[in-house]
Amino acid sequence: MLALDKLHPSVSCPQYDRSRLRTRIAHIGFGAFHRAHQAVCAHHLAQEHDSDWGYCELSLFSGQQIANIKQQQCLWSVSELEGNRCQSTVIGVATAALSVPDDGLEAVLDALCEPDIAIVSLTVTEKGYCCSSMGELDTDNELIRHDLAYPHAPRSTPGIILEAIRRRRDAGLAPFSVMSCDNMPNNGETTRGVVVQLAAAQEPSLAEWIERTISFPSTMVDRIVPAVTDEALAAIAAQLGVEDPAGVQCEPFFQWVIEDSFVSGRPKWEQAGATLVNDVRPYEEMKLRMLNGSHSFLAYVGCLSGYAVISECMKDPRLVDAISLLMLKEQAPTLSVEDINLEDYAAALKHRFENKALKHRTAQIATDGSLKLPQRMLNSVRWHLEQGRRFDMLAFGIAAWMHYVSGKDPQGNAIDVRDPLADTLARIASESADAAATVKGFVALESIFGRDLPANATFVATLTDAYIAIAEQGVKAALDEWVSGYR
Ligand code: NAI
Ligand code: CS2
Repeated sequence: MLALDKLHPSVSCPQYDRSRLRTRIAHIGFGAFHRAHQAVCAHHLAQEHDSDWGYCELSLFSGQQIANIKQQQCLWSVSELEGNRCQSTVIGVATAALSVPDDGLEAVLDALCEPDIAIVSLTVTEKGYCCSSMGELDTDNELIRHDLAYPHAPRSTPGIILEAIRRRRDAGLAPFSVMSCDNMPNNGETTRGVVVQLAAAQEPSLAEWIERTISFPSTMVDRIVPAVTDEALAAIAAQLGVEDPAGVQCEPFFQWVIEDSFVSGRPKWEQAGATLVNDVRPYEEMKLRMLNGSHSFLAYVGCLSGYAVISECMKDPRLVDAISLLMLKEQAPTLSVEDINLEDYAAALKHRFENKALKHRTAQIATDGSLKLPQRMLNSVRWHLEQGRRFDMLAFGIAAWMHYVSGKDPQGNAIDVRDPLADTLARIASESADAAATVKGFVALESIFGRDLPANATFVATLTDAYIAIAEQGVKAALDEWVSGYR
């Protein structure tokens, strides 16, 4: 268990008076990323700028990490790794921690209704928003069906936020801002959309009140934080001198671009390295398409090539060439960001992906592809189709995803596909008569490909070519051919 008096002297500890912190942000989704990103920023504000913004950490589905920090005074450690260097810091900005499984829904709703709460932030993965890639609330989603039937005892993230908003309005409390920190395009608008659509189905006047009163700032968030493994926990314990079941490892890089639109105040995040802007979209699209698009490409092509972690993919020159083409020829032209040199950005991303100290598993990034592909690859494909331009690497990445989600690698070994649509994807792959039918079956999935892409003959033909090339030549030889065909 983490205890401040037992730590190795190299570990940096909170120097601020934790009793001065006020619980002003409630964060839903106490996963690895929040612990190493937003919480670290708040920690620097308290450490170096006397900030009193503290966090109430909340989890809706899993109580384990919340239970872990409750045992250690709401502390955890973050270890930044690069090459042989490691710097560990104990984060002290959490003042309270609650989970629905252990503390119950009412305790979580009470925490969201504390008068001091000015911001509710979220890292609940793409799944947590219960919507299609077009932002429509998924009324077939089991949690949403439940929340429509029982609005005052909700289970979904949008449902819980909505119920807290309703209770605060009824009690005459100040509104909070709702800030998504998930990797989605327009994440603020998407969050507003699902909360307002759910409200409209329950109480239309509440939907109007939310539109008038609550802000949903968008953010672009960036720091690579791999899922914590037993190996990582052992390395963290060796570094700290004590065990920390809530510890995380990450890269030193940190970026956070935030839309400056908060109805009840905000911390001065800019003092700790964040950028406050009026429009996040250019940054968000850049990061989702260049970084996350390359990540997904490496995840699917890397898994099919037998590479377990991203740094291993970066040792294969064909994958490095492929993501360079993907970023600079196919993603960069679709972007509108003005103050960033995209060649430098791409070079910096490749350097970050080479970080051997981070064991960032390709299989982790490969999860939930049905919810990731639209913003990482398909919106760029649409741009190329409109312009009549080539999109070979995007097509190759999507075809690799189709092979991956069929559930068997090229040697016939089973792949553990983790995706809300896993059963549907496996059925399409196993029931289709040939490659063309398989591709057609996949692209007919409207929640991923919309209505436009399946109707586009160039899109379907390019994908079918890539799918067949991988099936017939194997992923490495096929990629060699597709990359050299570009020159
Ligand atoms: P994690 O697996 O450690 O944590 C995910 C959290 O989301 C858990 O607290 C889990 O209980 C909760 N969750 C999962 N499904 C949910 C649902 N349907 N409704 C409500 N809560 C749900 O993952 P991690 O690393 O914290 O990443 C979370 C998200 O943060 C990512 O999906 C991504 O959008 C964003 N992010 C992650 C980065 C990373 O490198 N790990 C970097 C940038 C953004
Ligand atoms: C990754 C991201 O898991 C994934 O899908 O692409 O979480 C990635 O590590 C972050 O977005 C980096 O900021």
